Amino acid sequence: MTLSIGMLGYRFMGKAHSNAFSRLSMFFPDAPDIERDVLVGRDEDALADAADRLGFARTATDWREVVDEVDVFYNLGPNDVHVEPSVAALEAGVPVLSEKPLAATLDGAERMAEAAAEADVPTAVAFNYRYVPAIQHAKQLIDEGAIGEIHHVRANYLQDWLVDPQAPWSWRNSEEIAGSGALGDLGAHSIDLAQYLLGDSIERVSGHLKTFVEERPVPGADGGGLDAESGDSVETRPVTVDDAYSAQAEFANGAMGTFEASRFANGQKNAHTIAINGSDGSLRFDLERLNELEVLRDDGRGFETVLVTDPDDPYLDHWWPPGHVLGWEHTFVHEDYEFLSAVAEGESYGPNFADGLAVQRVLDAIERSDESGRWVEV
Ligand code: SOE
Repeated sequence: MTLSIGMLGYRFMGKAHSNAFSRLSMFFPDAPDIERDVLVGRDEDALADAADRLGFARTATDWREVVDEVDVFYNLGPNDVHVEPSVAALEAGVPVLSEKPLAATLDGAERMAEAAAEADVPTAVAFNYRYVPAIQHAKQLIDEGAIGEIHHVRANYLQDWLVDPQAPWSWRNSEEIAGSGALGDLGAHSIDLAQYLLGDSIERVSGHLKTFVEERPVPGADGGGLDAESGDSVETRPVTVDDAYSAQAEFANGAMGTFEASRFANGQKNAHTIAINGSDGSLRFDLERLNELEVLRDDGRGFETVLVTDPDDPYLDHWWPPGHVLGWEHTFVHEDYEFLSAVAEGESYGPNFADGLAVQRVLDAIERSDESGRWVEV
């Protein structure tokens, strides 16, 4: 069986997934056969060029015309286009992978999760960091009880691409399109990782959001984004989302969480760290050293840096000999392998839209807490 793929969006995430599709048959020979069928976007010229580069057979400028013609639909568009195309695909019985956060609003995320439950086909929300081998190793250690009862989880996701007030405006600065800023874009990853690793859910939060620069110059031809240049124009647009957030959280089983994300953390490019302290040990992970996991066990030897690159480590038997490290892009290969295999075999998959909704509820609670100045229930 060959799964035909429809993909909405062809920029950053479009490239990341298309690269993963190319690696699948080479490194994961038991992955289902796939066909890059149709690429969806609005700008015909850019779309045709992207379809060529990313290997898609055809293009469409209206998702409504193709969403029911494919076996799997990848929704990689900006957050405000996650709901309608994904719900339409699910209503046609087509499995969907959506970028994170699940939607720009809690209402939208609820609609997506309801449509997923009714369709009863696999769905995925693209929390790709679950697929770092060191994170999977951490999950195994926690599940085996190696660090005992968990007391603390501390997660930061720090970037600095907006610290320059002249950095151009992009859709990521718009509440209407993105829903929130650093909170939904980066915090969603940390909150998902924390809930996944602990196997526990956040029950109440106290949050603080901050916007440091209230308006930005309109972008140049590249449309804005992480490595964009400003155009010559002096025209500006308002920034209507947070540049940074921090939150304290209480988990159902009593663990304390502290979270922070920023686009203003000068010098930090993609610093996603998570530390977990338990009664019998601790774990520390840093995305910028993603082949390593720091492990403290109850044996008096202090923190040990474990290189997670052995063939018996998660996914490593598919790649290179020990010590031949993996990178950020491999997380997408692992994610697409698991999701597409679940689709081909008609099995359930996680993280799915229900997991995406669980994260969205925490994002929403953090915003409500910021507005009210009080702790709020999720
Ligand atoms: C931009 O902040 C971004 O690309 C996020 O959108 C991704 O989810 C994150 O993985 C890297 O940074």
